[in-house]
Amino acid sequence: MAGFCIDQRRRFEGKVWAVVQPHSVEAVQKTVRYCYEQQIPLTPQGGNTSMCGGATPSDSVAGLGIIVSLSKLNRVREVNLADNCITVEAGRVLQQVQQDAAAVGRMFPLSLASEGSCQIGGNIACNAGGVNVVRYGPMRDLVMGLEVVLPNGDLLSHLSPLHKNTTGFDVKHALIGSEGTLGIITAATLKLFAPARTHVTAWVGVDSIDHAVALLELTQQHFAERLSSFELISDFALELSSQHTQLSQPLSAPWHVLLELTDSTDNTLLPEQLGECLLGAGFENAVLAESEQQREQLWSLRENISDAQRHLGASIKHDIAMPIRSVASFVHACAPVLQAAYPNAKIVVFGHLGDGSLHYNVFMPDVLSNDVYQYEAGMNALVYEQVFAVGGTVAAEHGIGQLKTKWMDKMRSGTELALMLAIKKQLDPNCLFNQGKVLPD
Ligand code: FAD
Ligand code: 2HG
Ligand code: ZN
Repeated sequence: MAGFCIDQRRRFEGKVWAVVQPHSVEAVQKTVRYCYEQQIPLTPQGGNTSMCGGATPSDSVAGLGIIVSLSKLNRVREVNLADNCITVEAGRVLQQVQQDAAAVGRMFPLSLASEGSCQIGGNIACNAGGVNVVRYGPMRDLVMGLEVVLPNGDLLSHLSPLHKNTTGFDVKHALIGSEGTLGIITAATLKLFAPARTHVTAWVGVDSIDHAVALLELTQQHFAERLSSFELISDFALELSSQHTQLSQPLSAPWHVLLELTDSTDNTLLPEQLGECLLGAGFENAVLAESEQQREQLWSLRENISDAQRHLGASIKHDIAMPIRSVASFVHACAPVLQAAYPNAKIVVFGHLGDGSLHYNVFMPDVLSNDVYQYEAGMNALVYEQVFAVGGTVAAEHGIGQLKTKWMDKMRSGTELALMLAIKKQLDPNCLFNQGKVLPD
């Protein structure tokens, strides 16, 4: 069971007495009912790629609970082209769903570096983001219907592909982003889109984050919904990824933007239009991918940052988001404060600037591996103070898990927390589902 009990960062290790891998919804229900009757704590698990210990049992489970892994509940139930949607089971790997969509001439746009192992159920449970949010939104915007086993074993089934349904509260939105605390997602109906026939991918060097934001405004104004991705990468992050992938750096600059325009028609004018737009506005330090291979290399430099930074040891991760207009002032304010308190700290900054989210990861290369976590409380206090000052959030896309529960009361009002706890108590009165996650004690 070892692989299920430890997370991919090898930071959170829990104990359980069994791992259950149901093949059917009925088997999930039977398992959950048994846990309900016997009061056995339960941790739902998808691809176990969580960045915040969401899918591994917390200490409070103390070896007495089980993990329910959804990996074997992974079929495609239905493809419905008239309604442009697909119904899949929760354990289907995201990359497979992208391929399922492509096989019927459609596209499923959620895309993350972990797409080869994370699962649709996990994506929904975390309201995953990734690199296409600027055009298609996070997972919350891509779900039409859900099937969920509630903590008492009842099945909540709402997979119908209705485009409109204004009959009271939309309960699925309470489940999306609930990180396994309210039920086990067993299947979902997901929106499909027209595939992109034209991709125009540009790597642009900029002098500052302000310039990157100006470029975002410019490309949004010129290309509207065709702007699909807009990623910010610091020079240091690029250097790490370039060493890790053995790919050369496309250009040199203090900050980099990887942006992509897509069009569902064969739009041969788009590369030229982007080139003219960049030059006209003075963004001359730029390259456009001239082949699919070049495009893949540019994306590989971006998607490997997360892995590449592991060469610096363990990190204190800050998966933050803020109003886009405040990103530059946040970075300017935060780095000196952090560097003054921790002179040896190395900060790796990159993220999805198009939707205001930033990965602000702090390393102490001279500190041995997991020993770095002794600095976490101090660093978090400094970084999050700056995040709150600009009206940001401490969890943009990776969720709360067991890492950030203590920040919930800074992010949510007492009224909101009381409402969340009331829903939790109603659905899971014995607090068996994902104990020690998301909600404060
Ligand atoms: P798990 O890690 O297994 O679980 C995550 C949470 O969901 C846990 O709380 C778990 O209990 C719950 N859960 C899982 N399945 C179910 C289910 N069926 N029903 C109810 N609850 C369930 N995230 C982003 O948003 N954007 C990124 O760009 C991104 N990039 C990443 C890159 C790398 C290299 C890695 C390692 C991770 C990245 N992540 C990113 C984080 C992670 O991959 C996502 O959060 C992903 O959505 C988690 O899916 P999973 O199947 O692995 O879920
Ligand atoms: C990404 O955008 C992921 O690559 C991972 O969300 C971020 O490693 C990280 O902190
Ligand atoms: Zn990310």
